[in-house]
Amino acid sequence: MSCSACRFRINFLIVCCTLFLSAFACDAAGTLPKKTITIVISPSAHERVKYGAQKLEQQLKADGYAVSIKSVINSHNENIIVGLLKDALIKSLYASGHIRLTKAPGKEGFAINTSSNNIIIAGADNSGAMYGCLELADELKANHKLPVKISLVDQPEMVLRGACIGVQKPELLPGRGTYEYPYTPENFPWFYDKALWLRYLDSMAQNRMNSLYLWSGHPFASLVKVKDYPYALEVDEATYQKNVDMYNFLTREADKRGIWVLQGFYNIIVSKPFADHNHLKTQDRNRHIVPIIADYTRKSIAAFVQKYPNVGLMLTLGEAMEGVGQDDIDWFTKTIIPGVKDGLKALGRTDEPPIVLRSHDTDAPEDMKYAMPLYKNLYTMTKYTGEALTTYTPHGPWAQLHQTLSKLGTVQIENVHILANLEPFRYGSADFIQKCVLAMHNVYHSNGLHIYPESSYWDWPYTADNTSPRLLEMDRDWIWYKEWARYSWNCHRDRKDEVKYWSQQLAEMYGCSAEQGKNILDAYEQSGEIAPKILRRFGITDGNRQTMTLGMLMSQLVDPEKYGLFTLLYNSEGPEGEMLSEYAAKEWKHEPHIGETPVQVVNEIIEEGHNSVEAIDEAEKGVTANTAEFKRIKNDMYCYNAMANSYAHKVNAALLVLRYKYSNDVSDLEKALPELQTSLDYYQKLVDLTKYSYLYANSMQTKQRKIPVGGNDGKNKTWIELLPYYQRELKNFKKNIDSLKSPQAAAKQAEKIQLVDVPVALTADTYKLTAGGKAYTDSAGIIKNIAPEMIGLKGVKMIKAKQETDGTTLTFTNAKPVKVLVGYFASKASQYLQEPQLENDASANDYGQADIKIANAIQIEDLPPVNVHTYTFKAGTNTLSLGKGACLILGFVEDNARIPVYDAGLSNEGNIRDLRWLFN
Ligand code: ADA
Repeated sequence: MSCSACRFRINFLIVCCTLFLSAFACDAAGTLPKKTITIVISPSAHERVKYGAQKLEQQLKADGYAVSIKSVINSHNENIIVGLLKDALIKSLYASGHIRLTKAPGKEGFAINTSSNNIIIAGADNSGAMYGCLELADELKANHKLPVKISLVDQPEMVLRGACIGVQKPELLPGRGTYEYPYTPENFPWFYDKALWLRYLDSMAQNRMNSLYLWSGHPFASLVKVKDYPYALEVDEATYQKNVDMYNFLTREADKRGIWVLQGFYNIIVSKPFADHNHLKTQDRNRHIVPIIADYTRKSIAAFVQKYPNVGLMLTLGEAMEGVGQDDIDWFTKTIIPGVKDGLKALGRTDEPPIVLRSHDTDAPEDMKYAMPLYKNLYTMTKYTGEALTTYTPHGPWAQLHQTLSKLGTVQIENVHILANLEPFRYGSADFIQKCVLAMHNVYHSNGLHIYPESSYWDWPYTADNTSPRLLEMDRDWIWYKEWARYSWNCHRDRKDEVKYWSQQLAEMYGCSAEQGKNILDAYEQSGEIAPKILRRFGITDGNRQTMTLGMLMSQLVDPEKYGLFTLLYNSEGPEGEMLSEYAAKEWKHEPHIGETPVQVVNEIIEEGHNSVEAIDEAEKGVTANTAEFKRIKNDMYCYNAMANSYAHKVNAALLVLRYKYSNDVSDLEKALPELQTSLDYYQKLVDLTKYSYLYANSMQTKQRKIPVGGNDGKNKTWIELLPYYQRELKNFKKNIDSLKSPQAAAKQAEKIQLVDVPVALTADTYKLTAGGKAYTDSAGIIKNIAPEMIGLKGVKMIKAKQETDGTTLTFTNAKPVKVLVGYFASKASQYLQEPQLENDASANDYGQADIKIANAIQIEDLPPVNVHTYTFKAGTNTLSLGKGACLILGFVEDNARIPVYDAGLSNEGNIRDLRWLFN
């Protein structure tokens, strides 16, 4: 530091240089310190700069330096001077040291340079200065000494880099709907743990993340009091005070680390006391905007913005509000944005906190068209590949939505959501993740990242590992966070260097050689291909309705359409390729295959399973640290291997069954038997590996979970619970093959079911379900054929045009619990009511309506085939309310009436062969 430079220290306090006492200069172990270092920051430095300096100080101390943070340069020793590029001191140091930056760092960026024996960290802004300190601390950690010469300019590629925490639980609270969890110590003890928050926020800062999303249905009634609606508060006074304290603490500490807190909420959900007071439901999928709810929501948001100025908002316009359309636009532009503006006005603020609009279950491009002129700090956000991680080559209509949103000129954020195909096993493929982030830029043209916990989202802060004490997800899945964060900062890193980097990280974590670290990385990367490939080639849905790691039933592999096949999974969320049915059809017709085939995936996952086990075994020899966790990784690799093989052999069996569809040759089915047996043997291995090591496979433990088997009452969430289903299907398959071979058994008739009407009181017109009958008063559609079980039931006459514009509302009184049979037209055209879809409506199974009971149940002239779903209602006066679009009400039967689940095959397009019976 030259004296001329000292003269320019106008921003800094000038005090005399100090010599350090030798005692102070010794490290804790009493060994002589390597060097004495002064970190110099301005006394008026921003909290973030102070935070960065403290982190750097900690690392310097850990590496044996004697260090102190001062506001003046100490000319007797080396200094690390931290400031902003625009600071006069930094400018003068650059001038005296002849430092010329090759490029000026942008937002959140920094430059680090050496000048004589000082290091200068200059941030483009406060976050940049903090990141510069963290960068130097990382260098130090890797090399255990400060660089002699350094010249570095860096800045993040993605504008928002964030993670989320669900303030939600695995199960619903009694008397409450989805997403309805007030913030209370009983519901979320961890929310009140300040030390836990600091650890989490520190790890976010360490990963250079700048946004934390809290997901909740309706957080406002836990966090603010609204003057006009005092009764809406849904926590007691003491809890409210605690919440305010915690929320202030959290947002303050986050801000210190350069992190925006973004509070998420769903529309339109209101607090329970508000709903009860006004005789409304807390949420109703088919509700239009109600003035009092709009007023309450606007005022809640205004109060929230006023109370917590460092918080942004993330909103889901869909899910709990009537369909896609004008209501969404109105709600966004006339309730939400005005609410935020009211809050800002009350504070006299002119800056705008960020508002992130999720594209989930709404027409986001259309919503944004109206919102953009009203508010500047808007962002959009879309699920990367649904609620799962399936590919780094997304394409098709899903990619188009991302691209459209990216083109708006606001920032498009990629949400790596829930990870229903990964949980509960560990995931750490740096290769896959880097490629995903590249795809986010290159295919989706997006510029922000928002990741979910790798597993156990609904059970945060824990993982599903059966340990005592339980593992914290942020600890267990450190590599998940670190990988996404590293590539959201910069995804254009050289792969060779990355292999070295991660091998080293893993070597340090497990106290082994770099080569063994590389083995661990190999295990992660090999296993990291398995779950994405299985889901994208054989799955039913990318949604958390399916828990992929629990396996799939044969009938689901053979007839996925009967389980609500989610087509985006196949047309967008993987490389181009073939479904099992397409592959089988082409094989039969000797047609060429296109893209990624099921057989290719079968071969690949078997190999990847084998490789991951081999790699982890290889690493084991050298592991000396964190051995318990290493053993759990090893177990996970064995799980991946067993799962891959179980799926692979089941797929082989399914392809033979699909071949039988064309060949009618029972020997095809016989060939499938040993494959199915092998699949079961591997599943048994998976059961053995998980029996004591995992509490559950999936953290969402409600009836919303459907595949492979329904999750009602928190059941069917472990492999051992699923085993009997898989044993049974094998037994049934054997039995059915035998019956196909024996004409007597084949002749045995299936039991005939006849559904019978139950009396209900209603005002609407009814008609008898018979051929020649008419379901609509205003439309010709004549019934041509009906599934025999339903003949004679009493349907309710509908006005099709009214259903299309207003939806369907039917009030009735029933003495006993009933099931209402609702016919959905199997067509995506907007004039028809769409079948319940859990992917974008978490309430879609509240009445047990999610599954098709009788597929292709009625053939009506000039109309699409009809799939029957049932809605269960308790005794009393009930209202069935359905969204806009034509549908049929086909009768009322006793709740306990047995409704066959099958495909009646009645459609104007001809018969469709259903093979599910082979496994029943
Ligand atoms: C689906 C999913 C929910 C939630 C939701 C969302 O409904 O089942 O768990 O993730 O999407 O908000 O995206």
